[in-house]
Amino acid sequence: MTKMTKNQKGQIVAACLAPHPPHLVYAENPPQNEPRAECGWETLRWGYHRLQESLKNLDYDVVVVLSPHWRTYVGTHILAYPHFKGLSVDPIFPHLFRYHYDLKVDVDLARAICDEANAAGEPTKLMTNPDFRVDYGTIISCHMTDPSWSKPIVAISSNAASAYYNVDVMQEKMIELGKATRRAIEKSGKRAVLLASNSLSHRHFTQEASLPEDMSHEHIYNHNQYLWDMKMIELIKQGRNQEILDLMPDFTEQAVSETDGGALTWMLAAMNRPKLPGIVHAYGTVIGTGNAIVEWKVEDSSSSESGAHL
Ligand code: 2X7
Ligand code: FE2
Repeated sequence: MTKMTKNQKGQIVAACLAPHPPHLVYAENPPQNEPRAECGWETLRWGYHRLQESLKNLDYDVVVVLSPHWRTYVGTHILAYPHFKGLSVDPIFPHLFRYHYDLKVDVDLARAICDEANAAGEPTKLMTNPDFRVDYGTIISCHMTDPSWSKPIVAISSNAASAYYNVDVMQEKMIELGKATRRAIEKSGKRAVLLASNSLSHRHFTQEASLPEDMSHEHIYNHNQYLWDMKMIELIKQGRNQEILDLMPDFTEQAVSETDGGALTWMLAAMNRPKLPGIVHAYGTVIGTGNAIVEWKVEDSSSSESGAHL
């Protein structure tokens, strides 16, 4: 077991569960988003503010994010053009999210992750179309963790293996992709923050309140799914990251979780699932879905753990 030293090059510095309900950006009223809100979802937004403060104290070069709203049916794609600019409109919530983005990409690291994934037998391609519209999951997780977009990003698509095959296939592929991501970061000499852009339980309302930010309507939708969220959060707090990975297929199916996109599996595998407690900055619902904002200070952990099941 090798202990990482502080400020060491080529390592994952922190990993964050960073869900992307567009409602959170809407309620923040940043200049990039067209719609205006009065308030809303404070528990989650204030949790994100705590995460932002914590990340400001870290020394890192790049953010690597995997979003379930960039679905690719054959393999994985990775953004690989230096600069993307455009308007992202949420197809379900266009009245909440019309966001003008302008972001930088770390193309060298994107290429390195792509090469490592292909070498591991996971078909992966680079997205080099300058007019490609970046998905709202990527944008929201990046905005909520760093509204000033101070670092370049590497954005990875979500292979739809859960839908196309089943959750176990997703799990295997995302573990390989996570390990490839880690190897690429280590070889690059860069210091990276990872973002898994997903909610936990994902059953949601079918009708919206007339005022979306009217919090008298906001609550968990289903008690069983809430219990699943609490189970996962307890494991997170206790640092039982291998058990989270082991439970992922059951959790994903029974809580109809957005972990079906593979982001959390990918991130836990990239972190090498250390016995490291996650700091839960917040838990709250958005249209009934369960959302946890979590930070693992990976730099403070050992680089490799028991080697159990990966
Ligand atoms: O994409 C989402 C989500 N994951 C959760 C809540 C609300 C809307 O959109
Ligand atoms: Fe989503």
